[in-house]
Amino acid sequence: MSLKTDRRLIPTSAHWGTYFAEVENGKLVAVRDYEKDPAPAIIGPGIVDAIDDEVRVRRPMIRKGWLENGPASRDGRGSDPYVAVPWDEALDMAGAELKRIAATHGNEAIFGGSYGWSSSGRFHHAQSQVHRFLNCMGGYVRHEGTYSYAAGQAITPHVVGHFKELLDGHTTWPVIAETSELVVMFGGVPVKNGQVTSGGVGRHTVFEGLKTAYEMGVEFVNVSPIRNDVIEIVEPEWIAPRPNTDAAIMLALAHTLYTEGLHDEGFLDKYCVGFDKFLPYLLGKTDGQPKTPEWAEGISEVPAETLRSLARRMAGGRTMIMVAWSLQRADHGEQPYWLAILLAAMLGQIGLPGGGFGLGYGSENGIGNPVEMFKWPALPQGRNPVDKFIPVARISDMLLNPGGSFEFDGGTHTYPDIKAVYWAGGNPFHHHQDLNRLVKAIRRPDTVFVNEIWWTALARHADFVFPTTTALERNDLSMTHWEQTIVAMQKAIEPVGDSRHDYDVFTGLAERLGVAEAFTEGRDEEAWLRHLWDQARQRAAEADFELPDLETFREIGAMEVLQPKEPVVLLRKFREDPQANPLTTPSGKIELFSEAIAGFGYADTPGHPAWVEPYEWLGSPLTETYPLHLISNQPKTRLHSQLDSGAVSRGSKIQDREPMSMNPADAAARGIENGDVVRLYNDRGACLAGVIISDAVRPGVVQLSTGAWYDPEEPGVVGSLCKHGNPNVLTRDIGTSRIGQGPSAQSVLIEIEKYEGTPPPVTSFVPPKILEKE
Ligand SMILES: Nc1nc2c(c(=O)[nH]1)N[C@H]1C(S)=C(S)[C@@H](COP(=O)(O)OP(=O)(O)OC[C@H]3O[C@@H](n4cnc5c(=O)[nH]c(N)nc54)[C@H](O)[C@@H]3O)O[C@H]1N2
Ligand SMILES: Nc1nc2c(c(=O)[nH]1)N[C@H]1C(S)=C(S)[C@@H](COP(=O)(O)OP(=O)(O)OC[C@H]3O[C@@H](n4cnc5c(=O)[nH]c(N)nc54)[C@H](O)[C@@H]3O)O[C@H]1N2
Ligand SMILES: [Mo]
Repeated sequence: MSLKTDRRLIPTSAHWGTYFAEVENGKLVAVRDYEKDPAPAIIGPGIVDAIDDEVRVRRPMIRKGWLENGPASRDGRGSDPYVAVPWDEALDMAGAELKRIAATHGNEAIFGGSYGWSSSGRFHHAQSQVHRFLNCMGGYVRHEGTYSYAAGQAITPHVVGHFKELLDGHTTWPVIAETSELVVMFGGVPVKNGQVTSGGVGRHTVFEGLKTAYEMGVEFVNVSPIRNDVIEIVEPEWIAPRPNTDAAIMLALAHTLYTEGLHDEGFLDKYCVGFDKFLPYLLGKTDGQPKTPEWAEGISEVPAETLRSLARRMAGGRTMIMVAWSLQRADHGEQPYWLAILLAAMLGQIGLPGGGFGLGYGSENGIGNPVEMFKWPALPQGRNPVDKFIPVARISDMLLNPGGSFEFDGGTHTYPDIKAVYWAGGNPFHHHQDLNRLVKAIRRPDTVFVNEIWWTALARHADFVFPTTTALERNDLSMTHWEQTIVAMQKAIEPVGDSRHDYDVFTGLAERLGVAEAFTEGRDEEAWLRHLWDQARQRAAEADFELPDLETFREIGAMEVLQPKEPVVLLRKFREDPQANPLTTPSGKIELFSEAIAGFGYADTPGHPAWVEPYEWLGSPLTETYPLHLISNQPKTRLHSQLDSGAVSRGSKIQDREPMSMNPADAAARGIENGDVVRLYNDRGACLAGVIISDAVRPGVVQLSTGAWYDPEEPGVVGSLCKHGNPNVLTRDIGTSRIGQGPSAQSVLIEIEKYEGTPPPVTSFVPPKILEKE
């Protein structure tokens, strides 16, 4: 045996950073930060032990009930053991089942929305892979929108333009530092969230952006139920409203601006339509209620004087209004977005450096990150001949109500009758609301197919589980238009167990369905990477910059491109010449009254932005039973549910439970102490969590991040206690409104009690029972 250690450093990329994987004798031992990254994420090292831990899926698996009784065994989802089946047999059976369902029910019976973040790397992007495969076999029912900002995506096209195009054009941090005087942040600018960009981060710039702005004299106001949504070193003023009351606060700010003559009439006339139709509502002429600061104080519990003086301060200089994405993941979350744009319009600084509005600074590193726009190539997904879709968060509704109708952005549509569900690169048992309802819904289809790396709760509810590789087990290209860093990702270790790339799983299925040629176009991994990189080089040449050949790129590993040529200011061109550069709204201007929305005739959403009382909030009668508002924000130690089994995330747990923060007064009233295990509950479900007592959380509010793996005490039983702390057993599964139908996870009331006795052990990181095939 050789005593020589084979030690290598291999470039790779994750949504949370660029890394060099340190590999010793074929085993991942560490991840080294990218030397050009000024503020590496804390998430990264979580992969080191997670990559080959006990809860990896190592072989293809079929649920025992399905193997014996096929679809008739559907009620065993969530509780049945699994049988390990050789690849060829498992692919034969899965291929035959997909063929049967498509032949009997048509491709409209296949749901392939497959929402989820997957991994960094454009070729092995799991969602693109599954969509391409399903298109090759005749199409699938898709989803529209995102869990991140579905309500935002629905409202901004009516008001100011397409959401993603707005995000691409956000004013950059250096411009803010130089020109803003005041930044008002609704929902903060959490640096912990800026750890990620979908598709991969190179240099983390949010911390630097905030710090530089502070040093250059910018003042910050954080309007949020949680103080540490903004780093302390920028000395933010903290205004702590009841959650979900931002619309009332913004209306009060607008009321003060108008009644004190601080609004910019010239801007409203030249660049906007409909302020005159909004005004009667603001002044209370339509409903008898002027939207005064006193009125807003009754709703938000923010003193009227604080609001009045904030409005005056905002009008007194160059002010940037920032709104986190979380605000629209709430009941009628469209409204605070519309109102933030309205406020910015009243201030008249839209299109000026350092003024206007921003949607999602800090929500991802990419927002406001200086980078020249460029369209990188991606795996082509093909054409989907099926035109049925659902708004992304209507998954349980669809499965539970085949043929039922739903409204969405002015249209009426029907839910398809789904027989097959295929998921690769996402986890609805992480991301969806009201998991007990999802446990029921996932039992409706005939067959559930999942490609997964780990035994997540989704894998445990599937009939076919195909074990997939991580990004460290394959070659790829990381390139996203929100970052300057591009990475030639290279295979660091051999695939763990018998896992395969999603591409190879789908190639195997495509062979069985007779569409392999269409799916692969005759290319393997290496040929696809060369093809995509050739395209990138061609486009770069057209855009007047140079990319090296693939061999050289692989030697370099990670490189910086696309330094911005000039400072980016959101909507600058529109401001300079609104006739030559109209918006994509119906009027070409900013719509403060939308004829289109008024035309929908939705009683709860008039043609102008408004305060619409949420169904659950600290002002509702339900507080008599459930007096606490739950904020389930993004976790600091991982990305969603990814790497929850790794050391970084597990190191944050309290008695193995997900940490949960609450105000000292609320804890004392319930006899709860730091480090206790508590039970959080409402009519929809219950979970355990470990307590952190903190005055950074406003009274009446509880914070429990998303992402603890769902861990029912009685697997497969609807309503079972989640032993681990997944907030989605408590959230409500209802669309933000008929406009956006987005997830409304932030509108939830609960109660908390101390858990007496020894809590049951967390078992989500132990695989299900696995049987060998006879
Ligand atoms: N209560 C509440 N719920 C929320 C939110 C909230 O604020 N509150 N936020 C919502 C938001 S904004 C989002 S974006 C969603 C996120 O929801 P998801 O994107 O579904 O969450 P992830 O945990 O990232 O799930 C990705 C899954 O893909 C797997 N995976 C990674 N790489 C690969 C691969 O290469 N191949 C395959 N086959 N699988 C892979 C991972 O193991 C993981 O299980 O959650 C939403 N849910
Ligand atoms: N580390 C890490 N970073 C992430 C992710 C992750 O999983 N981990 N997920 C990524 C994804 S997919 C997304 S979409 C983004 C999401 O980015 P965001 O939506 O910005 O993130 P959240 O953490 O959900 O919420 C930010 C803050 O908003 C505040 N907030 C909640 N409700 C209200 C309200 O009603 N009013 C006010 N004023 N404030 C409120 C809360 O205090 C919360 O801490 O984050 C991304 N970044
Ligand atoms: Mo998201």
